[in-house]
Order: sequence, then structure tokens, then C-alpha cells
Amino acid sequence: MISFPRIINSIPGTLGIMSIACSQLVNAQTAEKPNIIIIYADDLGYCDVSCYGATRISTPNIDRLAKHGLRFTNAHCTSATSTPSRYSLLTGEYAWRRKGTNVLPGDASAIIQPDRTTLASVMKNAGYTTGVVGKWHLGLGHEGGPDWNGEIKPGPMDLGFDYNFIIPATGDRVPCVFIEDRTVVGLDPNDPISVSYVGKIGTWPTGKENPELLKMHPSAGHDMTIVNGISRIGYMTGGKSALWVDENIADVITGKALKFIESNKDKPFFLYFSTHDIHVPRVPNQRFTGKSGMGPRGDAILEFDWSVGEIVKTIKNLKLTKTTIIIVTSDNGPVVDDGYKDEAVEKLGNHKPAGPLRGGKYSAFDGGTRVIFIVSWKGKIKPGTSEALFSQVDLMASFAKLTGQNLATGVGPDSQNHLDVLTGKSKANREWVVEHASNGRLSLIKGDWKFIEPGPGVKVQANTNIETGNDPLPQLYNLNTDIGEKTNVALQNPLIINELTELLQNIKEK
Ligand code: NG6
Ligand code: CA
Repeated sequence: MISFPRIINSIPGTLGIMSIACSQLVNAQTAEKPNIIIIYADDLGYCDVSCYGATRISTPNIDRLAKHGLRFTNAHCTSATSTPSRYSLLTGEYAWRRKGTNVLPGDASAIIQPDRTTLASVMKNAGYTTGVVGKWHLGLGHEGGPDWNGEIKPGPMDLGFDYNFIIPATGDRVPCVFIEDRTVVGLDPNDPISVSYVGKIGTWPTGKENPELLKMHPSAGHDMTIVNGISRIGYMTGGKSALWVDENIADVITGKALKFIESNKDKPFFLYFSTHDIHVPRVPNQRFTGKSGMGPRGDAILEFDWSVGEIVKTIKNLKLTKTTIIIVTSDNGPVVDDGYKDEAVEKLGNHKPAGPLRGGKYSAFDGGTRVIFIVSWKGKIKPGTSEALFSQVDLMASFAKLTGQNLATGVGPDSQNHLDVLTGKSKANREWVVEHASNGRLSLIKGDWKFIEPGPGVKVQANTNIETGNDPLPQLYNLNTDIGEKTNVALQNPLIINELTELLQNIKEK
């Protein structure tokens, strides 16, 4: 068993054998090396868990973690959808600075190149064993996409992860297979996989042609190849022995995460555990079916809470509680109907996934990007609530600092070190954060103010029924008195509009 605190020397030179990415880091002396686990939910709303105010649903494991840790009320992912938020988390750069970083199809090539320093390579450089388990959604392979039947490269292992067990894109996008290290898990070479996002390939039925075969029907899109009775986005054929079973995804990936923790318990590890819950299609294990009374969306929240509980229990059993930082957060805000008729709308009742916030996933309003954010580190982080402004983009610089490293110039360009805010030692948070809506619109939060840049577009997204935040005029809200962004006070505050417009422009041009 490891004694606490663990101190490891990062000696430049002896680490010279490590990847090119590491040469972009400046190693510093001695530092503390707690294990770090980021549990990254998918589409979980600000008030989808009971410690953030949900009353119809109970999430005891997340609540317990919050009770013993620091619960942030003003923490943000960088974008209102998955790919860009994950891009920022791993690169320390706002995704809107780069083309091609919006929601990716399942056959996209890698959007982070192997020469980039990532959150994982920063941790690896500090001597950590690094792993990613769960949803990836950052593309794989060279231009033209991954070779599903061969070696899948570049992938997480080329971006600083020693281990990966991933869902290539999303649960609702083909191919519906897991990848471990560089190959598709359980693939029979005599039954190769073909994937297309252009047109139908092979003979497998589609939701459009054979709706009678479906166990869950789409409400929008999602009418292409049927896998396990659910039609998806994209077409695939082959790889029958490798197909995942939706009901078992949480069990499988939680199991892999636990195994990674157990195998690395004696040395510092970094685990990015990125769950499929509570994204569509929502098909939780039968243990959770009907348990929330809110249909599959609520049941998926219970399943997510279970996954969190398994991680916490394992850390406790291994006596690693005092040497492990656990973060629980989400890639973007909530959506109720996200393209399947899964009773989420009908059974929502008075549950408000975004609580007092306006909008949700995809939106420029805070419902899109203000997320649950809980940090626990027993003995090091004082339990409580933090109202500090915090952004996921800062984890890279903050963990570099924690492990005694400075990021070289140009690395993680938008990531700032706010370790003391993260650990509750300081309230001196970053001055502003930028939020990015799915249509590309940017917002800026500075102090009490939230500014949404003007632009065209519909006010309400057709299928999801979510308010986009689009307005041809600038919007300004005082989040301190109006967290629901109900009263636009732009006209009354022309000087603030000017200041924030200019600041946002400067940030864009940085
Ligand atoms: C949308 C999908 C939605 C979801 C989203 C990405 C339709 C109608 N909607 O295009 O179901 O997959 O993309 O979600 O196809 S995310 O959380 O991965 O960003
Ligand atoms: Ca998401």
C-alpha cells in the first residue's frame, strides 16, 4: 500500500524517452501526485441529481461525494455539445478556435493530432499511468477515418493515454462496438465491419425501411441501421460478434474503469471515465428499468449514479480515498427529447433537468453549459459549496500545477491554473468564461454579467424544443439577480455591452 502523501520526482532528462508531446512541458521539481479520476457524464443537467436540487430523483452516491467534497454552483463545460467540450477538456483550447470540432460522425478521423500536448500527456509526463474508458467522440485514425478491421491509429494511445476502452463516438452513432487499445473488441476477422455516413451499405435493416423491427422508435433522425432493435445515425454492416449490448454498456465500461483502478492502485493514475449515460439511446440495465418513475431518462440517471458509486466504493476499498481526487461533471447540459420516443417528455412531470437555468443542451443560455461539478479529495479539500466561476478548460493547467509542471508557451492556450479554486483554497476565480452554443454563438460570463453575442437563427430548436438563445440583438443578463436569464438588460447597460463585446473580440483574436 502506498503511503500518503506520495511524492515523485520528475527529473527532466530521465523522462526524455517519453513522447514528443512531453518535450513541450517544462518539468519542475517535486510535487504531490494524487490519483485523478474525472467522471464525465453525457448530457446530465445541472439539476438532474438530488444534491443540485432534483427532488423526484435520488442520486445517493453523487450526493455522498458532494457532501464530503466541494460542490461548485458556477462551473462550466466549454460547449453545449459533446465533441467541442471534450476537445477543450483534453487540449486546454477552446474548440471554437478550430474548424471541424463540432459533433462528429462515428467515422470521423482524429481531430487532435498526436503532436498535441493533452491533459493525458501532461499527467503521463508527471509519471502517471493514464487511461480513458467510455465515450471518446474526438475521431479516430488518419484522414478518411479509422480502419475498423485493422489497427486504429491515431487514437487515445497517441494522445497520452496508456490504456483505452472506448465507444468510438456516441451510443446513437454506428459502429456500435467498443475499441480497446487499437482494435475493435471481439471482432471476427471473417465478418469485417463496414461503416458509412453517406448511404446504406450491406443488407442490415434500417429504421426507415423496417420500423416494425424497432424496440425504440426515433422521434427525429436516428432512422438508419438497426442494431439491437434501435436504429442509429449512420449505416453499418458486419462485426456481429463485436456489437455492444446497450443494456450492458454501463456495466461493461464501469467494470473496465474499476479494473484500471485496481491494476494501477500502487502508482499514480489518471482516469478519464466518460460514461454513455445519460445520452440517447437511453437503455439502462434492467436493474434500473422503471426505478425512477421517469422512464429511461430517469433510470439512466440512476445507472449513472450507480457507476459513480462503484468508483467511489473501489477507491475506498483500496484505501485510496486520501490519495485520490474524484471529479464528477458533465459534457453539456440536459435535453429531454433528443431524437427517440423514450417517454422522457411524457414522464418528466415537474422535474426540471436544468433547474433554474434557461435553455439546455445546444443552447447559448446557461442551461447548455453550466454543469454539475463536484471535487472530492479526502483530507485535502474541505467539504462545502463553492460559488467560484470555474471552467473545465482549466483542468489541464491546474493539474500541471498540481504535479509541479508548467505548461510551455502555446500549450493549452486557453487553460489557466486555478488549482487553489479547484481545491477550495481560494475564491480568486478566473475573471471570465466563454460559452459556446451548438450553432457557434459565443457568450461571455464576467462577474455577475452574462453577455450573448447577437446573431440570426431560430429561437427554439424544432425537435428538442430547447431555447437556443439566438437573438439578432445583444443580450445581457445579471446572473446574480436573474440566474434564469429572463430579463435582457442590454439596452439599459450600453457601456457594459461595449466592454463585453470588446473583451469577447479580444479573446477570439488571441
Ligand atoms: C444530434 C442528435 C442527437 C445527439 C447529438 C450529439 C439527431 C436528431 N440528434 O445531431 O441525438 O446525438 O447530435 O450529442 O440526430 S452529443 O452529446 O454527443 O453532442
Ligand atoms: Ca453530450
